[in-house]
Amino acid sequence: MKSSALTGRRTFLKTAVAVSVAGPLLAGCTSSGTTNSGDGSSAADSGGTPTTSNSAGGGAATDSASAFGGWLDNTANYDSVADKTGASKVTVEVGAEGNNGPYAFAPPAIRIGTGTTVTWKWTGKGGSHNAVAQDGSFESELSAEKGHIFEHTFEKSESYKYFCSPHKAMGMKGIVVVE
Ligand SMILES: [Cu+2]
Repeated sequence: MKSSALTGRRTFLKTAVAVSVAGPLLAGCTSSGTTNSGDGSSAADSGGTPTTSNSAGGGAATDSASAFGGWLDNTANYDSVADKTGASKVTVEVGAEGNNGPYAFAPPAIRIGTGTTVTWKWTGKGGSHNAVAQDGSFESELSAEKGHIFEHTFEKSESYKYFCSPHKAMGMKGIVVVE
C-alpha cells in the first residue's frame, strides 16, 4: 500500500510540473493572442520554476530580446539594457568577446540621456569592425586597429539600432536607447 501511495504522489507531482511549465509558456504567448492564459496559472504555485529553463529557454530569450523588434535576438552577449543615464560619456567596446569570437559590442544595449556622447573603442580583435546606425544617423570607419575611436553625441530621444557591417549576420549588433 505504500507503493500505491507513492505512485499516486508521483503522478500528482508530474501533473503539477506539467502545469507549472505550461503556465509561463502560455503567459509568454499572450502577445500572439492566446485566449485564456490566466486559467493554467492557478496550479503553478507548487513551484517548479527551475524546470522552465529547459523547455522554455529559447522562447524566453526570444521574448526578452523582442523588446527591440527582435533586433538583438541573435546577439549572444545581450541579456539586458545597461543603464547609463546620468553619465555624460559612455564607452562601448568594439570587438569584445561574444558571438563565437571577438565579434560583439559591449555592452550591446545601453540606455542614456540626451546630450550623451558614446565612444566606441576598438579592441583590435576580430578583424575589421565598424558601427553603423540602421537609420543612417551615424557610421564609423571600418577599422581593425586597437584603440581606434569613434564618437557620436545623441541629441534626440529615440532608439538607435546599429550593427557592424562585416559581422551583422553573426549577431554583432547593438542598440542605444536615448531617453
Ligand atoms: Cu565586426
